[in-house]
Amino acid sequence: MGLGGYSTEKLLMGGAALVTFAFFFVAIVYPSIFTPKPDWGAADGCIGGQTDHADTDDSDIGVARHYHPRIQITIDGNQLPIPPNTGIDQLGCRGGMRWVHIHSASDSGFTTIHIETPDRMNVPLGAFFQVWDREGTPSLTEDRKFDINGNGVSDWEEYDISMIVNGKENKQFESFVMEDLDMIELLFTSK
Ligand SMILES: [Ca+2]
Repeated sequence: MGLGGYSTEKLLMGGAALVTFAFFFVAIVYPSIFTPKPDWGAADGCIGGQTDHADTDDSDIGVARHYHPRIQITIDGNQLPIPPNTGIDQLGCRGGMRWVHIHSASDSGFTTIHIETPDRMNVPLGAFFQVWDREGTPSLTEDRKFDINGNGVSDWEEYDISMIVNGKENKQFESFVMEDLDMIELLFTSK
C-alpha cells in the first residue's frame, strides 16, 4: 500500500532518485565538501630535533606515515631549483627534520618531497612552502600565499599561476592535499 494512490515501490524509487539528485547537486555546487580539509599545522612538525615551542614535544613523536609526492616549479620557462635539505636542521627544528622536507633535489626534473607524520594527516602543498620559507602575505584569499621569489609579496600579485597534478589542471594550489607519488607541476608566468 502507498500514500495518495502511489505504490510503496514508486515512493521508494522516487525517494532514491531524489537522494541521487541531491548528491550530484551538492557535488556540483559545493565540491569543496568532498575536498579534504588541509592540516596547516603540519608545517610546524619536527622529527628528532629541538623545537622552539616549549609546550610541544614533537621530537618524540614516531613516524606512522611516510610518503613522497613530487614537485617541479617553472618560472617563465626556467626550472626553479629547490635547495637540497630544505626543512632539515632549520630554525625551530635544530638537529631534526620538518614533517615536510627535501633530501636531494633535481635541477632538471621532479624533486621528491618527503612527508613523515605521526598520524594520517592532510598535508597541503602550502605547508611545504611554509617550511621552505617561500610564503608571503595573504593576497586574494587567506590561502593564497605563494612567494616563490622570497620578496614577501604574494606571487598572486606578481604572476599568473597554474598548477597541473598528475597531468590534470588543479585549482586548489596552496590548499591541495598531497598524496603519495603525486606529480605536481607549478607554472609561474610574470604578469
Ligand atoms: Ca613574491
